[in-house]
Amino acid sequence: ERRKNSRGMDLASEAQLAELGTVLLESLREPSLRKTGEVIRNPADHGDIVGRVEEATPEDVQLALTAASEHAHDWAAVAPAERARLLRGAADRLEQAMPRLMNLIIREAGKTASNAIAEVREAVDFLRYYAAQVEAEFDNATHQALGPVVCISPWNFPLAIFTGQVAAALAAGNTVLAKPAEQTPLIAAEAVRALWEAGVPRHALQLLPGGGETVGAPLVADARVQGVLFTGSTEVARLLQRSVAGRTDARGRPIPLVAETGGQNAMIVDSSALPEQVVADVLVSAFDSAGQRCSALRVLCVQEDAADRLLEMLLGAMAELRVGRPDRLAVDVGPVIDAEAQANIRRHIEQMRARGRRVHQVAGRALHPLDGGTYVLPTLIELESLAELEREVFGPVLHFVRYRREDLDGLIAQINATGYGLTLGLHTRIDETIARVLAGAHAGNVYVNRNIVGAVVGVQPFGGEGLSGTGPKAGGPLYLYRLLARHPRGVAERWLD
Ligand code: TXE
Repeated sequence: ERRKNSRGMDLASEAQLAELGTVLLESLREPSLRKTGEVIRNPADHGDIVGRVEEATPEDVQLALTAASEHAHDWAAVAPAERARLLRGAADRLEQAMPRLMNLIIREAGKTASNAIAEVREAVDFLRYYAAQVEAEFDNATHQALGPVVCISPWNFPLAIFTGQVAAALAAGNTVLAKPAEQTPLIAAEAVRALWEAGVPRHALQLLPGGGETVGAPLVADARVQGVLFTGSTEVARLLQRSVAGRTDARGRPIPLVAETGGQNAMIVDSSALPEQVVADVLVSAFDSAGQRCSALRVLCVQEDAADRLLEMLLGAMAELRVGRPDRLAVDVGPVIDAEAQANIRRHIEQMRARGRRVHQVAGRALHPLDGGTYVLPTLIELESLAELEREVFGPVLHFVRYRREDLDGLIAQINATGYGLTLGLHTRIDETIARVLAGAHAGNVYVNRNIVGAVVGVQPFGGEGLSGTGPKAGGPLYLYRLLARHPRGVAERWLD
């Protein structure tokens, strides 16, 4: 007697698995025709229903886990060059579908057109980068995959981060159970479809849309899972760490959890910096993507004697930012992801106001009435000290502090004391200051005399330290090695044997 799931499908049968994929994806393909499933709304315009998604049931989760572990050897046995070929096929498909994917990212995640284009490009880069690496370096005789790997991704890079995680896990030879953010499953499904159409078997890659607690947590807790890739909040990363703690693979090694979390990112500006360049870089760093990047600038630290002038210039420039629907090309700042995010950001602004901090909120530049979506106007809050920042505020809110020239080391220590260490910016034209900051700051990515957002796959790998993440950096040469149970000795790094 074969066990059945709630839809009457046999557990772990290949034919039925294919059907599960179709059921989940069919529900995504013609969303307006679906009567069931969670509604996905455009954050810029809540009347616009982008689609509906049928969330994975507990039975679907079990079915997927069984298939991923039963077929782990099949996928691991595929030659590295063949795995690379399939990933490249998916990259070509995403590239060809650019206009459609761009529109979906704009509507589902509320991103601007230029951000959406960059996001598709990054997803394509991840696929090709890991494909090239596995082709050049891997050999199934010496590189052994982990087995089933769970990928849990956020909504702020709903295609690039999702695809980056999945591509890496697949490239290394692992079967993948992918749980996209509940706000953005539709674009994630497009990446899955591209990989399937390129020839990645459905047992090697399964999509499980749904909630963090209902789908993500049981996946990570399952003893068959041999590795977890997570990008999201520090709080959830801690929960996942507890969930995998004490679990070991067949060789007695701890199950890897690769977490990329938030930041409390600072930029230091001294009085030798070019003010016009600083203003341009701050606008991008703090307000692009409505500040919803883990790399975004949260606190601008300006040397006292340059602070008044820079603040005035910055507020003037902020007043020029256009807020509105990201499907309008003239828009600089779109909505935040949902009403909960909007309420959290507004609460923070009100708390700071109640504490007596000066809050500058730019009004009057909305391109249209903003009541149909979850918008937050670009905001600057003057603080007395960096220590006032308690938690990450994930939106278009920039904090501003002043420091004295002789206190530079103290400022670096305060930045380090946040416990995060993701991105850090520095604007100065003094060599000695650059050397001091590079030597003293704990940050995964430091940017000098430019904006602090944006990493380049294969060129500038991305990842943080401390509360910001575990490493290895995504899009860098070590990432795939963390996704292996065995590999040749001599690939030196702290995570490796
Ligand atoms: O993140 P969550 P949210 C930060 C940012 C933001 C805050 C909350 O500060 O304001 O996190 O955002 C899944 N077991 N970042 O709520 O909850 C969840 O379904 C397993 C920084 O979106 O961490 C989603 O797929 N999985 C950031 C993913 O985790 C669980 C990007 C991220 O959701 C789970 C996003 C559980 N118990 C938010 N609970 C960055 N680093 O860029 C949730 N999830």
